[in-house]
Amino acid sequence: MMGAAVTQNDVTTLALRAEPMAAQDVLRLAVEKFGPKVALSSSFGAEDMVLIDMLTRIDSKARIFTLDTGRLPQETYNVIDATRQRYGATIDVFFPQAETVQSMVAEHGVNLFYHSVENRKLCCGVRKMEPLRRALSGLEAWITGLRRDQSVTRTDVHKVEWDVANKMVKVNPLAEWSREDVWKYIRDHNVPYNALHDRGYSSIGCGPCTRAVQPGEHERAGRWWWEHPETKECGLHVSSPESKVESPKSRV
Ligand code: ADX
Ligand code: SF4
Repeated sequence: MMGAAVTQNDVTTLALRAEPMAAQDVLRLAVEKFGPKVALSSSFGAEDMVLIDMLTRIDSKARIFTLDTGRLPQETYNVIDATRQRYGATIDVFFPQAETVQSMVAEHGVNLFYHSVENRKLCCGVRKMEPLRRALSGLEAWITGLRRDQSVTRTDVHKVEWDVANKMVKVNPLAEWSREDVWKYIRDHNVPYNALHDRGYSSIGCGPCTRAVQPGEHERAGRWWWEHPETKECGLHVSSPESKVESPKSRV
């Protein structure tokens, strides 16, 4: 296992190894390298369900956490419970700080996110970013369900990369998967999934900030649908050039 101070150089080596690997092998590599110092960050969307299925086969005690913003749809809570039952997994749930939420809604209103991008980012900061910092504390690496073709903001995602914002390794085993790959895995392995997916919700976040998409719309069109695609990140996944390490793919 790597020592406490994982450097960007260590990550470059790991990233080069991981880039040609299949998703399961990337997960296995992460578990071998980081042991209890790696955790899967799960929103219980389709990608994360694939990762939970794969990860629990590799290590039944693998760490899984979720950020409960307080505004999640009931269907998401249902799939969290289904996951506990199916996999016997312990899910660490991180909530926002009650007092910060109280003062935010007192000042800006409970539906502040609809009023401006600034307000929306404030809400994501309070309900997701601050809890994420607590969830990641003490870890050396975190695993996410990011895919390159999910949005214009994610085209440069690598399977292993240095997360500048959180100063740790970020593992994205499904980076090169398509949406079809995800659903094929779910069907083939009978993986539980959020019931909203069957009602046109291709990507699922908080209830008030997610709607179903129409046929032909982009898969993330229903997230913060009133904003432009370029602003549609809540801050969990900020990307900077330094987060990218040279990979066989980026060299060709
Ligand atoms: S978001 O930033 O726009 O909300 P998205 O829903 O696409 O992200 O999910 C991308 C990845 O971010 C997920 O696969 C998961 O790893 C992580 N993630 C998103 N929301 C949460 C959440 N509420 N709790 C834990 N992880 C999350
Ligand atoms: Fe707030 Fe919407 Fe962000 Fe959820 S997605 S934290 S409700 S702004």
